[in-house]
Amino acid sequence: MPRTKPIRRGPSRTEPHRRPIVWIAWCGVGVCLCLLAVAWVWRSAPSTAATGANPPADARAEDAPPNSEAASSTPQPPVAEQVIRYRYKVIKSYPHNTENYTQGLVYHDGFLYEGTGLYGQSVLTKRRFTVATSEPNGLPSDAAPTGELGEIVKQTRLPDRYFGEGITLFGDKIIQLTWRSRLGFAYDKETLRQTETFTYDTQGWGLTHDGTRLIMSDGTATLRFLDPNTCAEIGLLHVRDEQRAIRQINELEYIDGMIYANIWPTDYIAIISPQTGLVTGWIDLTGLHTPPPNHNNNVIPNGIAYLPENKHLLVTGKLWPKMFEIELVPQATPPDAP
Ligand SMILES: [Ca+2]
Repeated sequence: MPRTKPIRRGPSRTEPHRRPIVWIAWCGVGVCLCLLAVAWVWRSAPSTAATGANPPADARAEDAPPNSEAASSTPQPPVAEQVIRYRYKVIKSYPHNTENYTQGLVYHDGFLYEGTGLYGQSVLTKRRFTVATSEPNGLPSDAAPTGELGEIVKQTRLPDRYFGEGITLFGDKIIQLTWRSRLGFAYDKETLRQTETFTYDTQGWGLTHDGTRLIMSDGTATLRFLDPNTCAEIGLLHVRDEQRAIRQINELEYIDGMIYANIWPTDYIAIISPQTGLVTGWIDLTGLHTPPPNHNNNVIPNGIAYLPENKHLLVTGKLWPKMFEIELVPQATPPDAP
């Protein structure tokens, strides 16, 4: 019996060529499904991706300012319409030691505290200060009446290896930063005796508080919120105006819910929202004191204290011969301003 050729059942001769095409088609469908799944996950959880467990400090500042309702994603009205420009009326001037390289100025309850810098010259001083509550005179800075400073009641000198920086009064403590030592000091406000030290990871520039948190500047555009008891960092605030980062934020004062900040080395004080980090006002101190030529950016405004009894600011500068009690004067916005 001749051997018969078995009948082939199944694919024809062309099927070996079609098989890869089918596999490629199925792979394509699979890839598309995967891409759709990835896209769905990405859209449903963008905040998780942007605020990972330990993002870099700069990313945290950029993406999620503390106490901000997602400021970076919330549409903001034009910043120029919100910013108020101020000049000043001088109410009174007070003598200031021209050797005081002022880095921190605080008034509270009849006493004025000043912290100064420079290696070997850093001093913390507490003196009596009487706030006048009479009507302002509003005279030019060189014609304003001269007030008298009260007696120095306590003074303490930092060791020569420390460059004193910003100070604030929180509860019964005066807290003071140093510039590059990454070391801060706490003092009893009555005796100025040092009671505690603490450390931080940046330079120290200015210091104030909002009643619950210390607020610290470090020379960058980022303000840092610190726990007042442990001085541990608990938040960041990135400061900006018209989309620009405002860098070199120096001496600070918290006044009626806003942060007032000298900007080194300028004649301007920025008024900063602690909620958004936006600058809502600028105080132009130009003309308050004319520094000598070739002063290397040292003889500039630095020092803001608030006098709640008459709502005036007390301002001075590094190596200035005077302090000035001033009242802010809002400036009309030019009609053609952007
Ligand atoms: Ca201050």
